[in-house]
Amino acid sequence: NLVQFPVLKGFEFNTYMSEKAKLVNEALESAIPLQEPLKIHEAMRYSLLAGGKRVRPILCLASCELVGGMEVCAMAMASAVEMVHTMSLIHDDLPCMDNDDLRRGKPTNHKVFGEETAVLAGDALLSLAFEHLATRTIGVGPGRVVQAISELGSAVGSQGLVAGQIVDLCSEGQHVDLNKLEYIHVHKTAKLLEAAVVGGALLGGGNSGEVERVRKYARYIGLLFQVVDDILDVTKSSEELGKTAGKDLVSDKATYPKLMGLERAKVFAGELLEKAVEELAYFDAGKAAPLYHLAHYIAYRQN
Ligand code: GRG
Repeated sequence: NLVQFPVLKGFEFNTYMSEKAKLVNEALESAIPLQEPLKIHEAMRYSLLAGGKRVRPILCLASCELVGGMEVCAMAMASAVEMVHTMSLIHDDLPCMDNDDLRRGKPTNHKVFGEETAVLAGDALLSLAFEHLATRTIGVGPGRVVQAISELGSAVGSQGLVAGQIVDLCSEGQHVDLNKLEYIHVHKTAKLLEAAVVGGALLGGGNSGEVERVRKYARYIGLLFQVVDDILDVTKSSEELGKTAGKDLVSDKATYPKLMGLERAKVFAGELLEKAVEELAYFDAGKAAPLYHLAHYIAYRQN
């Protein structure tokens, strides 16, 4: 364990997560009705409604409520972020990228619908995300909606997810040092978490000081998410193999445990968690409880 998981009295984290995930799933279900052309909408719905932890949309809703906003103001943003995330998973799984057969416990989109449709389903989810955020946001002035659109756009493009993916692809077979590994993770993972959290605070009416504090929180938990992913890769595969060395210690892929050792990676994760939580000290403790627990959930998750 990194540190003892502190429990805030009166806050039922599991209930919070399942209630929010239910609301997000309902919003996503109604955002993409099964309509003509059937094939593309089936493919979009297949991946979007396939489960997933819904961490990004829940972070968005929690951040909106942290600054005193109503959940409904951030629901379109929460859905848009999950659409972008799902798009990135569909494209990441394609044969020209990671070539994966399974995602969220089901065959990948291209395995079921074919490569052409999977590319188009990703494209359609990406454009729908922005349309949805622009047209379905409720109770927020246009200036803030435009700021949220801009946050999401920069998280996805050539300074965001795409930057992380291209640097990752170009690093294959090369030595990756800690700086480059951090660049890849910040862009592939942390940028979208940042857009979710900052978008939620913007749409919830947060002032610029509040928005910048939650941005820092999001940057720490974004990197934490990936460091924990790398740690889980090692610990899970060593459990599976019944050995002390996991697959990441023997594969080519650079990971935090591989570059700094498992114990130092755990210490680093603990430091990131601590820094994230420090940013929440400025807010009312009751309102900050969901983001506080979400940071711990990311640090201690098992999948
Ligand atoms: C085409 C504009 C465009 C961008 C795509 C393919 C790509 C560029 C980027 C890859 C991004 C990627 C797949 C990053 C990994 C992110 C990550 C940590 C995924 C796992 O997230 P979880 O654990 O998954 O939240 P669930 O299934 O729970 O949602």
